[in-house]
Amino acid sequence: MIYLVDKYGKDDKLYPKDPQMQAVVNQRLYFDMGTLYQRFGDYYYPQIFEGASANPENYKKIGEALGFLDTFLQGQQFLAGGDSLTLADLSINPQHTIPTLVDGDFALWESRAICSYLVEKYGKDDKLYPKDAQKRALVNQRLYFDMGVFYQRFGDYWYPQIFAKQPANPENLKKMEEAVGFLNTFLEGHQYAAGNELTIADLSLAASAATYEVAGFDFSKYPNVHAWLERCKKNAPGYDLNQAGADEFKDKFLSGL
Ligand SMILES: N[C@@H](CCC(=O)N[C@@H](CS)C(=O)NCC(=O)O)C(=O)O
Repeated sequence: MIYLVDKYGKDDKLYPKDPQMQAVVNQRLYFDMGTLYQRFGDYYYPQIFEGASANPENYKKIGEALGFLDTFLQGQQFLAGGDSLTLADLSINPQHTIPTLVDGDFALWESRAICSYLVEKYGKDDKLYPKDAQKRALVNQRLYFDMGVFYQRFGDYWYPQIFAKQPANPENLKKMEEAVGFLNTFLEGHQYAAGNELTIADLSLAASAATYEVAGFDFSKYPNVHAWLERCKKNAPGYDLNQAGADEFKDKFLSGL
């Protein structure tokens, strides 16, 4: 959708060029992918495709997602329009997730939407998030892949073990390996995730890959991913901060398993 508006839109109404308006649209898109639609699938798909019984916890999560949507829409006709948030708002982020960025009187959550906004608004150039419609579309595809597949499948495999003390699910392990395989394929013939330049897609994917790594995932069977992650470690600005976060995750959540 973003690509179609960028490339063929008569104007920017459907995907505004203004960095703050665009960032809010991005946040809503990630919300749709990672929360609203995701929770619909988490509840209904096991029932539809595996004949599983309804899970009341997952039903509650759908209600919560609709509640977030309702909050986003309060006093607004459309999802990304209306009054801007102010710091006086007690609830800067109704979803209460981190990271949440507060930039003056503008608040934004969803890490990948934050990355796009920061480059759009403060980047010295567009290298990290190219303006060219096709280059940008590829970066976006990798960002959505990270959120909906690469990082998602890490969580699907590990979080039930960490947070619900469930045994490892071999099916979810296979899915996680498949996701790493996809990334390996995307990287074929390229230095970085969306071409030969480092972009925010690498920063996002490398954050996920660092989490895989501290969980003991063996990237040596995926040579492109292995080489790319080493490249990111060397060249991504602030990688040590990323490593510190991954190490903390390991100490807090994985060392007891
Ligand atoms: N897709 C979101 C995920 C944000 C998220 O779920 N953050 C976790 C911490 S890593 C959180 O704040 N959890 C608390 C909660 O969901 O209430 C992003 O990339 O920013």
